[in-house]
Amino acid sequence: MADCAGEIDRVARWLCEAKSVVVLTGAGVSAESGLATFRDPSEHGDALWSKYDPMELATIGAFERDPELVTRWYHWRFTKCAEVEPNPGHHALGELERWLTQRRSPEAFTLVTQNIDGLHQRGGSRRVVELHGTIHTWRCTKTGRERPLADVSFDRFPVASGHGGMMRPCVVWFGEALPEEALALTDAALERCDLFLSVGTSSTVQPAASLVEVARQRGAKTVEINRDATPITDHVDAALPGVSGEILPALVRRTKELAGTPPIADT
Ligand code: BV8
Repeated sequence: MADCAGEIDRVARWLCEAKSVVVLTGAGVSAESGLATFRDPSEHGDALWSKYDPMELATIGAFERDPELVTRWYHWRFTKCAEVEPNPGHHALGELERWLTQRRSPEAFTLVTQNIDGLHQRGGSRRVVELHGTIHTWRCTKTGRERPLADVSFDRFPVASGHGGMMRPCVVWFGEALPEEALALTDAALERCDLFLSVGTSSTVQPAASLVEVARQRGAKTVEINRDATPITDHVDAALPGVSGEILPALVRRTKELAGTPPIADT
């Protein structure tokens, strides 16, 4: 990480001056907690599921063709979510939210995530927009009635809803529209933001991958924190190569040093 110390310093200064920050995260932020990403399913995957392509399974077509397989895949994914903990990258984003909203206003920070795992909330983030839904709520395919995961029994697959349909996770599958409210909250946050950070995402899934360009067109500075290069790496104002579990804590520490504020004790 030594090679991006200068960039961390530069972005930390931007964070000190920013009036409103939007952070977009992807599966890479949860990788250090032990959850497989979409592009590296074998990493933290398991023998059974790592041979499936998540991009093929996370579709309405796959669920309609084989509801048992897709339901079992989400059942495996949420059991993994329950087994893992937020990592230092999640905690750093929670700390940054508290620091910025206390220094300025509640709207000084918005976290927009593509992740459905709920680890940001467990890591202390409160202002979270779940652009692609959540694995922690399921709904009946017939009535649309939602239930928390804890109220869904997985004693057989697929799961009958009891109202003539099946239970499916409240996630956005490929080919499905994103939730109106999440889109509206994201657009409002982009309208007021002057600093946009893209963290742990391959920037390949639309429309999430276009948010950085929307922010730039609206006058925001743009930053990428990612382990590998992506289609936006050459187009952002600052690119910090590396893992978010190291870079985000270092960035928040440096921001507070520059602002002269003691770090908020991690709750
Ligand atoms: C829609 C939920 C329209 C489910 C997911 C243009 C405009 C609009 C749509 C499209 C378009 N072009 C194409 C489309 C269709 C499609 C799409 O984008 N296809 C892609 C493949 C081209 N988009 C859609 O279908 C969207 N719907 O637009 O609907 C519509 C309108 C009206 C009516 C009907 C329809 C819906 C997209 C959402 C799909 N659902 N997830 C679930 O999770 O099971 S997407 C899912 O995959 C994730 O949510 C995420 O968004 C995506 C994976 O991306 P990443 O999060 O970036 O993860 P990935 O593994 O790819 O990358 C990880 C990165 O982390 C890597 O770069 C790696 O280097 C890095 N990394 C790894 N470890 C670390 C790290 N970085 C830092 N630290 C580390 N430790």
